[in-house]
Amino acid sequence: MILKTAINKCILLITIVTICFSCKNNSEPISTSKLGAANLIPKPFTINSTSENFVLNASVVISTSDDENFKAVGTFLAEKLLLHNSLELPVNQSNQSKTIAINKTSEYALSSKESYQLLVGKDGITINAVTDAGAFRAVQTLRQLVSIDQNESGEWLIPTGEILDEPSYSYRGSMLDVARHFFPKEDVKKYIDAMAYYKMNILHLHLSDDQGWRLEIKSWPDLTEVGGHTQVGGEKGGFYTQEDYTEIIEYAAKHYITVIPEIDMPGHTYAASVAYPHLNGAKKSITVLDNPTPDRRTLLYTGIDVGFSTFDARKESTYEFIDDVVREVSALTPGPYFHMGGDESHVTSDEDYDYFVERVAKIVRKYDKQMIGWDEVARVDKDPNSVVQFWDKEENALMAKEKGMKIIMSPAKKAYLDMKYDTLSEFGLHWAAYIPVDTSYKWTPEKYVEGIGKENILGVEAPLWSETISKTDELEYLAFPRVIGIAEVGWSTEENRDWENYRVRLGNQTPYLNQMNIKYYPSKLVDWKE
Ligand code: TNX
Repeated sequence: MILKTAINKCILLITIVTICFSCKNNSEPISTSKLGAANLIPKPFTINSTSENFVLNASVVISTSDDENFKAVGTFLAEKLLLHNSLELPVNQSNQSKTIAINKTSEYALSSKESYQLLVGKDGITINAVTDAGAFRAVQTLRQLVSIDQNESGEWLIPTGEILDEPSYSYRGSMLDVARHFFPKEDVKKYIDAMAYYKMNILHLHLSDDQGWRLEIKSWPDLTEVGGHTQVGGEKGGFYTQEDYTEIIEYAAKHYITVIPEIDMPGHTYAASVAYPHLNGAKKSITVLDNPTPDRRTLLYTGIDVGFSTFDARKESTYEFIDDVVREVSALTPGPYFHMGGDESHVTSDEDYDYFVERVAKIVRKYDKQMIGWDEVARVDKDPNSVVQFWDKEENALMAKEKGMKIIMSPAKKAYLDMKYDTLSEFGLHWAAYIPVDTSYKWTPEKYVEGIGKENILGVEAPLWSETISKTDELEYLAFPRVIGIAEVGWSTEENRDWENYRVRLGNQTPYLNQMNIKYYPSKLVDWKE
């Protein structure tokens, strides 16, 4: 009996002590989620959570390695915290208080170019990266950890722990078709903002098609003066001046995104042939070009058919023109690639097509660019340095592999952002598939085409064709949220990807998407946070 009372007392004492301890802990701010459960997209390589919090408030400072690019990354973080969180943190001004340190170092377990280590401790945050690109990716993770909700004292609680992270693929992109409908540079910049937040690093611009030519070429001014005049549906078109294009490139570069220009040829060239009829090689379908109207702009095509136009592959003057275009575009573009299109040239004979692709490949090499083409070019191009963008035919991807070319995976059934979500979708096409949000997420690039493994793949890209969309919110309806899932497909390992887990993280992106005024499609497959 006495023993029993003693034990009871003892239990009581332990209980009281435990309660007191937890009271003390509870009096400190506890974040609702630990680091491992944070709503990060793409999912990092590894996360180790500890159980405390770093309190982010206006007394925190940012410090960086003494390197111009690292300083710029620190400034980028400060700008975003000011914009989204109204927090004004000084960069490299003092380090007396709690610090977010951004260090150039190789002293962590990973070493690839975009890798990073993010250490969140109770008393400070440290980002370690080998390159400024890695530091920039780490900063996106940190931005995502700063949930837009504050606690009552106006502070943000960041759960402590360690993240080690690097991308699966070095090429993670999206394409905007600014030819079918023109999108002004402000729209492109807004898209870049979101791409960067989800760690994408390639923006492919589809700059010319049957309906319009959208980049000023000084040596051939009618390309845009005539060819940029209209767009699908016949409304007013538009084009980027070379200054606009440079502005886009610089904005992208500040977000560690490389721009890839595409001038699609020999098909998809009706607008160029209206501007300069001698380029036309389509005998039947473009008799309209013989029309002696004084205003060629009235001849432009405003429908959405494909495959009816071609350059004349057998005229030297065609290649003189292409040489000028590739020269000007390459001079304006710091990135290593020039995309020559090459798709759906249904009215170019096979012989002409092969001859054309070889000639263009030579011109692209002359201007020190690496050529990319849609998967059709794999049949012709022999340069192992060229890159093939798989969208349709598996045999073309396999041919590219045989030639030692790298492949960009854009399977239309998964990665095409212009496909309707379902039969009720307001915008989009559905020739390849209906692509609900889970379908576009659930695939693995290195398992998609039998025989094409990780070693053959450069990366992943989600193209957004614009036949059915002409306004920013329409673009966003098709792109978001699917492009966010493609960002994770390109970055995170297969082991780290899981739809059920992803859909929760995706549903929690609403504070960011709303603050960015991104009009995403509110798929019913996802529980969107209010
Ligand atoms: C196919 S994908 C095309 C484009 C269209 C798209 C519409 C590819 C290389 N060519 O010209 O815009 O389908 O989904």
